[in-house]
Amino acid sequence: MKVYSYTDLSEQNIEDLCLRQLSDDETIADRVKSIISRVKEEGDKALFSYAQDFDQVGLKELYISASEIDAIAATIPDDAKKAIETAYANIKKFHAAQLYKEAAIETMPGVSCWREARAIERVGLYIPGGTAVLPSTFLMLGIPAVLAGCKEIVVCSPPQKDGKTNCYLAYCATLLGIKRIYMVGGAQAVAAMAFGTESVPKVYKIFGPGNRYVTQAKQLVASGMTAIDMPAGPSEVLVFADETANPAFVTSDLLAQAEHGADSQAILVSTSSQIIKDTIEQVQLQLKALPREAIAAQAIANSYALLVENTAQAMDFSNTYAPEHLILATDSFQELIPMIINAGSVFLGNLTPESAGDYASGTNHTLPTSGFAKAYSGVSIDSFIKKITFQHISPEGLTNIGPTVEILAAAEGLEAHKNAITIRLNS
Ligand code: HSO
Ligand code: ZN
Repeated sequence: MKVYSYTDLSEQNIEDLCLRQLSDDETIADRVKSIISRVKEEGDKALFSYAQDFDQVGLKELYISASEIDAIAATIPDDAKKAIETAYANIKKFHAAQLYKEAAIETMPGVSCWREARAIERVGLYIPGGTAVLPSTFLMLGIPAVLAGCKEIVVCSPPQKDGKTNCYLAYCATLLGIKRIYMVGGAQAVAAMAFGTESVPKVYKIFGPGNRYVTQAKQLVASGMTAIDMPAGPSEVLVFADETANPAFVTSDLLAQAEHGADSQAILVSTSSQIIKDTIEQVQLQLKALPREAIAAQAIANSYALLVENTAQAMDFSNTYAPEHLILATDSFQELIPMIINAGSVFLGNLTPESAGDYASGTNHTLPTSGFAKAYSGVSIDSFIKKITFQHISPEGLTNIGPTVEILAAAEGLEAHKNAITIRLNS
């Protein structure tokens, strides 16, 4: 882990440190384009064939049905079942509070305007499978989709070797009331949900993380008629630690991030050179004990520590970096909160690890990466609804607003617009 000192850095150095390695691998783009066009042309036939080629599974059916889901879910170990239920309850509680009705506003006497939320009717959830099966992601996407009232929730996840899904995902499906899981993974799943096939329904918006193929496919379909949750890159954390932090705790957070992937970033920003020194030592110790040591070690090699003189410098840097996850490993987190401008999700104090939010505290873990936290929010109820504006004008309202519209329409030379008012005022 390299160590930099903030005062020695030029603006260009800071910009370089905040740069993420966004992949614009042309070979991936070309392969994904050909997968998308084949799914568009051949539908299910292409999906069966990709399952054979990419997942080495000869599927008989492209989905598993409610009875199969129930049977697989029944095999879940008791402790995992309870843990999923606790996470489910917390995530549901947090997201349910985001459902609210806005009041109607009378902008002028007799002119009232308001907004009503409507769920996106058809949404597609991509749940990674294969090496990293993420039941937590199923909850993070499924719960707000169900709460928002999305009518059709299409779920795609790559098949295991037996052509089915695992007991964790199956159990999440039973909690969510999802009756079918399509055993389709990768870019082909995104293409199937964007364009529809004989079996897989076409959706209006696609959610979920995935590998570079999935991400590329989402970007490609987003330039057409399908919306996506957000642009996605490798996961990342920025930990701010002062002298009140515990280096062993800080290390555990950096490594929790690092084990996600070799391209993950785990940044330490500290006002204390001692904390940086101790954390770097701890990293070496804790790394050795991890089953995903090799992956985490690569991520740590791409990461760095930054020594700052004060919290203002720390927060300036953090806002420029715009981390997906920001951990404030300090007892004085309260005074830092107003200084946060750009971050996906923030973890306050020395006893609040990112893992809590990744799984179970209630907040969503689908968050903007790669600096997109400057302009994007994480997934929430809002991601699954649209808001429609309404207005009603009474006779009094028409007299009040009419002349304003007539004058503005005339100024724009749009006579028919003006008439739509005049004809009513004269009636
Ligand atoms: N940290 C990931 C979410 C996750 N972690 C899932 C473990 N499982 C992105 O926020
Ligand atoms: Zn995580």
